[in-house]
Amino acid sequence: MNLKGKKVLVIGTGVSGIAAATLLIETGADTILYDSSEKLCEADIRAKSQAFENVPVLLGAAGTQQILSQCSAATDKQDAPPYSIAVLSPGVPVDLPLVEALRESGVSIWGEIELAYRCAKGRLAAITGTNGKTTTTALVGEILKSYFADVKVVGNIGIPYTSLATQMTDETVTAAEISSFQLETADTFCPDVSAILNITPDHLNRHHTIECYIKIKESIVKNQTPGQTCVLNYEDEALRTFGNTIETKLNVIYFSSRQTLERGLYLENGTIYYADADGVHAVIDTGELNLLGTHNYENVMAACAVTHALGVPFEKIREVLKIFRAVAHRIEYVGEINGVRYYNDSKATNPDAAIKGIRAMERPTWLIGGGYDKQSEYGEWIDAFDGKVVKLVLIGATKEKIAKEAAEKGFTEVVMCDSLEDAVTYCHSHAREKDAVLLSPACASWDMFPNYEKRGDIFKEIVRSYQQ
Ligand code: UMA
Repeated sequence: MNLKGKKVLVIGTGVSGIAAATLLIETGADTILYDSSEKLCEADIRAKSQAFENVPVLLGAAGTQQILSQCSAATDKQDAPPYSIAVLSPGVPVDLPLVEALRESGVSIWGEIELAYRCAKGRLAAITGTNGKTTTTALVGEILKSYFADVKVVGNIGIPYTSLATQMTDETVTAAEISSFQLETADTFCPDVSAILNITPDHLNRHHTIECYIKIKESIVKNQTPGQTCVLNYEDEALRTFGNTIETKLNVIYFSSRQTLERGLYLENGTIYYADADGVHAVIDTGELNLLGTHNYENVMAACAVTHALGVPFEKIREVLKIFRAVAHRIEYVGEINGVRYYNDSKATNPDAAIKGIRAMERPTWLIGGGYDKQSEYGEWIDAFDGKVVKLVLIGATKEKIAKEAAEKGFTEVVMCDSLEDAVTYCHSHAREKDAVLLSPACASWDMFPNYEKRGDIFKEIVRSYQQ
């Protein structure tokens, strides 16, 4: 990909923007950094890389105004676009007035994933879905590493694809976790193997309707060609319907946690099987796994399907499955204090993920929830409490909304707290031996924390401070 001399605007200076700009500078692009935040200062951004020494940095409202004026001048005079390409960080909405203005003035809009894909080499497995992406991608990465010499794990999992793209060769095999935000700005992106794990409402404040959200998730296959593979959850109605529409073009592999399949992976009486033209093969007993819950068995089946499609034999896959452990922040056991077990499920950033968190609990549970408002509905999460929740301890922007929906469902064991620390302190002083405390917020963290990892880390720190 020759970007030498091309004028490229990078929007957002989080981990994606910084990695994208570093790659662009390396390839000789004339790079400009922009971030709409008023809180950032130029010196802090420059300090992130020596390569940024001479790079123009546009910040806040003044930066936004400058770009908008450049765009309207180019559009009015029908001049050349002010930039060849604008590279969007995943958190930047595609319908932002600034992005619309860039598009109208003729600037090509690429996501950070698109830029990385155009510079990357080797084979690629891309995993999307509302929940389970991180666990599945991490597991796919571990299985691939046990069989191939050069494996990279990138994407929404926290390692920007652009940060490793130029290190890839034809021999590289990459596992990428891809969010809906990242798919929205993917253009030529084409994985050899794609997987859509499940689709339930999430990020509707950004994608507006569930129909749009489903379309975006399904677009992961849009450039795939005959012979390439798409792995789908047979128990997800939207995905089964979608599978029918692509079956003639792609090699579709289904997995099911509820029924026997003639072809694909399925769970039956505690064993995962793989059925293909040669017959039915037992892959592993779930008792041999270190992962809990049906949702995790689905993640395991998806990972088996993806890695087998890339050529890893089942014997190798089985070896890794036996030693793989849950990723941090996903129903992660933190420790026990006075007979009370603490679990960090900070990665439950939507109601569906939080339903899995509460379902996995086997003790009376003090549940800490609430956070950034993504306009989700919490009714199904409250239904899943199933008599297990002793108190719902709420924090964050959504606390009133969740309390209201809980009351409508007849659940009134609710406590409001001002901070995560207050919430943990409350649970610590009230929970009794054989209870559990679960942080599983059903909401993103962005109202109180930079990300869910930080929220989970702080939770763990508070819990550990009580252990001393
Ligand atoms: N910004 C703007 N204009 C905007 C919006 C944001 O300038 O309109 C700026 C912000 O001021 C900030 C920067 O952009 O300085 C942040 O960019 P970002 O939100 O894209 O965050 P990154 O740090 O680049 O992290 C992103 C992903 N974040 C989001 O999708 C929100 C990370 O996923 C991902 O790990 C990382 O790229 C590497 O690929 C996090 C996430 O929460 C974990 N993802 C969502 C999820 O899993 O539900 C989708």
